[in-house]
This record gives sequence, structure tokens and C-alpha cells, in this order.
Amino acid sequence: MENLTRAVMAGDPVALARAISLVEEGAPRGERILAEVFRGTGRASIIGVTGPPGAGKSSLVNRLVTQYRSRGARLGVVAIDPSSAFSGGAILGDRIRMQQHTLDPDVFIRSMATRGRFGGLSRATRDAVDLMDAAGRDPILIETVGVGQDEVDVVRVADTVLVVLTPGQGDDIQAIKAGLLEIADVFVINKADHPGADRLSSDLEGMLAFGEKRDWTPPIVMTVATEGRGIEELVQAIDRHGAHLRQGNGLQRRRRAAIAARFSEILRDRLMARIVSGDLGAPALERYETRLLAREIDPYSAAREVLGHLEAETAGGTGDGRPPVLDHLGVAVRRIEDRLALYQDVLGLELCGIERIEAEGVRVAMLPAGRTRVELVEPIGDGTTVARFLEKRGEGIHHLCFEVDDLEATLDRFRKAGIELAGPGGRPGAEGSRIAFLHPRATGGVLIELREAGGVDRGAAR
Ligand SMILES: Nc1nc2c(ncn2[C@@H]2O[C@H](COP(=O)(O)OP(=O)(O)OP(=O)(O)O)[C@@H](O)[C@H]2O)c(=O)[nH]1
Ligand SMILES: [Mg+2]
Repeated sequence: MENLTRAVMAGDPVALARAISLVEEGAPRGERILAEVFRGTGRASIIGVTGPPGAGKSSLVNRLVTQYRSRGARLGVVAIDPSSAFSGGAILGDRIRMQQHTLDPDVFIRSMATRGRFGGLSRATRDAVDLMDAAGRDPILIETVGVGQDEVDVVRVADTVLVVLTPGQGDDIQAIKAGLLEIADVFVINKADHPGADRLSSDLEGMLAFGEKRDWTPPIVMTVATEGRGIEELVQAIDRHGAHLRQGNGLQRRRRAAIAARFSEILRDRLMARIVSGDLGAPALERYETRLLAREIDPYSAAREVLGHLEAETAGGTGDGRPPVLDHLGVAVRRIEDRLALYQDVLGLELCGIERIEAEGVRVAMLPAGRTRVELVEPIGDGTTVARFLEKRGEGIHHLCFEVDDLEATLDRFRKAGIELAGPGGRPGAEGSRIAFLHPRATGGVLIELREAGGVDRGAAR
């Protein structure tokens, strides 16, 4: 575990700020730190605060922070900058409204840009929440403007979502984005000092009564954030929702949906990044777009081509450093047919095929076993290496075979490390693959075969 991780987990705000910057930039180090803290997350309550621009979200968050501080909580706040990353106006506004807390070491406030250079606002927010969580901040408040899918996605990670509305925004709730109303666990009618608060409240009540029955009906709380009115009631409503979640399996369900969305987003991003950074490159995607527009190709076929290209690239061995897979375990036998009964009938493996490899002087039988395989090796003639092995050692385990992405690159590495090969490297093996052997003298008595991935389909092997 690196020092920065330790400092984050010890609650050091400077380390926390540094770690959040790293994840925001998409730095590999940020990812490592996240991996290190991840087991220690999931403890904090996460409260999302969303609503139209200017509804008073920041003012409310500011009041909520004061309330939670009076209970002795050490909080985290993520404020998503609602405007473009360049104007800075809203951040400044938030800063002023939060000013009374900026000097309090027990309130950690972080602003994030809506459209960061590195994309993935919801990814960066979730990562920041994890880091705050690991640093012992609880609760963690997320403020985001309720416009656009991005922002709604951000707030979905919260355990409790407050939707802040104000009277006099258009004449009825039809004017409010439907998606926003659906995600509310608690409705806040802020600026209740303005006319029309009661009307908005009864409209909301009507909507809730009309909608399908759920196991939780969002309460409606009236507040005047500027004067601190209704804040205690709001905190009570949040507490009640928290208790409701913890009673049933609501919290579990919510967090499962959140982690599933996060996981698939990461997979999608990574897959896209691999496509763009691979042989195909970003310009190829633009060429596809042009062809799609001209209707020379349909989107499904285009996607199939791109994915096919990615697979070919992977099979060709990009040497991305993934650990080699145990392809099979070789067992030397005098006659394959004499031993098949044991592997097929007693052990229940299935015979995939028998092949003669003249160049190696062997017949081999492949029997898939879970993720790996057993290979029975029988000598063809007397002078062959396997025949000599049988003479010296008798029947038994003969070699291990690892599958590698790029045989040449791997052999280069071994040569540099001074590991001796047995026979020529890169020669033809079973199933049309290319193989090489490391000499048992160099491996502590184990004959190790390396087999390049790809080539012929291995059938039921995986
Ligand atoms: N009269 C009245 N004004 C309020 C109330 N709450 C907030 N305001 C004012 O409304 C304006 C916007 O408040 P913010 O807290 O910045 O609203 P916001 O939703 O965070 O705004 P954005 O983050 O820019 O979307 C400020 O001028 C506040 O002083 C309230 O309850 N009553
Ligand atoms: Mg704000």
C-alpha cells in the first residue's frame, strides 16, 4: 500500500485532495489508490441534492453541513460545477455560500467540472465519493444541477436523493423535467418564503397520489435555506429515508444498481479506449461514420467489424502484460489408448481429438479439463525425446504448457534472462500452433512448453 493511500485512510485532507485530483485526471496511480481503499468503502451515507439552477441547492447544502456538524459528523461535499468549466461563476457562488465551512477541517469540500477534460463526470464523482468514504467522511453530500442525463446519472449513486424545487417556476409541475421527479426520495420546496409554495406542495401531493404505489412515498419538506427554516425537518426526513433503506433490502438494491452502472460504464469506456488506441485508431471510426451516413454499411455490421478487429488484435498478442494461462499439462504415456479409460471413464474428461505431430515424434490426445487441458503424449518411434523420457523416468507428468500472447517477445525475454531453450524456438506444435520448450536444466527440472495464443480453435477448452 502506498503512503498516499495510508494518508487518505488516516483522514488527512491534503492527501484526500491529492488522491481525488489523481482519479479526476484518470491517472493510473489514482486507480491504484482506489483499488487499495475500495474494501474500506461503503460505510458512508451518500446524499444527493439536485434540482433546477438557482433553486437554492448550495444554500441548503450549507445549512445541512451545519446541522450534521452539530451532531459531530465529519463530512464530505462534492459540488458539481453546473456551468461550463470556464466561466467559474457558479463555483465562486458556491464558494461564498460555503465559506463558513471552508476553514473547518471536518468539512471537506470539492468542486468538480461538469465536462472535464477526461470525460466521465459520474465516474470521477463516484471515485471521489469512494475516496471520501475511505477517509471516514460521513455523510457525503453531492450537489448537482438537475439538467441533462449526466447530472441525473451522478445523483443516482446516492442513497437518498433530495430534489429541490421552488415555487413560481413555470406555473405547474408539468414544467419540471419528469426524470427529475422520478428520482426523488425527499422533495424539498425551497424558497418557501416566496408565493406559491403551498400550491406546488399540493401539486406534488397530487402527483404522488396519482402515481404508482411504491414502498416509500417521498415526503415534501418546505424550507427557506437563507434563513435556515425547515432544515431540522429536512434532516429528519433524510434520517427516516435512511432508516427505511436499512430496514428492508432497499440499500442493498440501490447500491447494487449503482455499482452495476459504474462497472458497465468503466467497461464501456475501456473498450472504447482500446478501440481508439489500437491499430484501428480514431480516424477509422470517423471513416465508419462517413460510410454509415452514406448508408454504405449498417451500424450493426460496422460494430461487428470493429469488434472483429479488436479480437484479431488481441489474439495477435499485443503483449499487454497479462499473465500466461496454463494451457495444458502433458502426461507421457506408452500408449494413449491404454490410458484413455482412466481419463475418460474414471475422471470423466472428454476426448477432444488425437493428433500426430511427426516433427516432435509424438501422438497427442487432448482432454479439456475446466479452464485447462490434459495432453497425453505417446512417442512414435524409439529414438524420440518422449521415448527416452519414458525409458529413464517411466510414465508420468512430462511437461507444463503455458499459453502466451506473443511467443517471439516472450522468448526474447527468456533469452535475455539467460534461460536455455530445449530445441529451436517457434516451431510447429499441435493444432497448428507455434511452440517452444524451456530446458528442464533452466527450470528446476520441469519441462515447460510455451504455446502462442490464437491459431486453431481449441473447441470446448474454454
Ligand atoms: N428568498 C430566498 N432566496 C433563497 C433561498 N435559498 C436560496 N436563495 C437564494 O437563491 C439564489 C441561488 O441560491 P443557490 O444556493 O446558489 O442555488 P443553487 O441551486 O445552488 O444554484 P446553482 O448551483 O447555480 O444551480 C441565491 O441568491 C440565494 O441566496 C430561500 O429559501 N429563499
Ligand atoms: Mg449551487
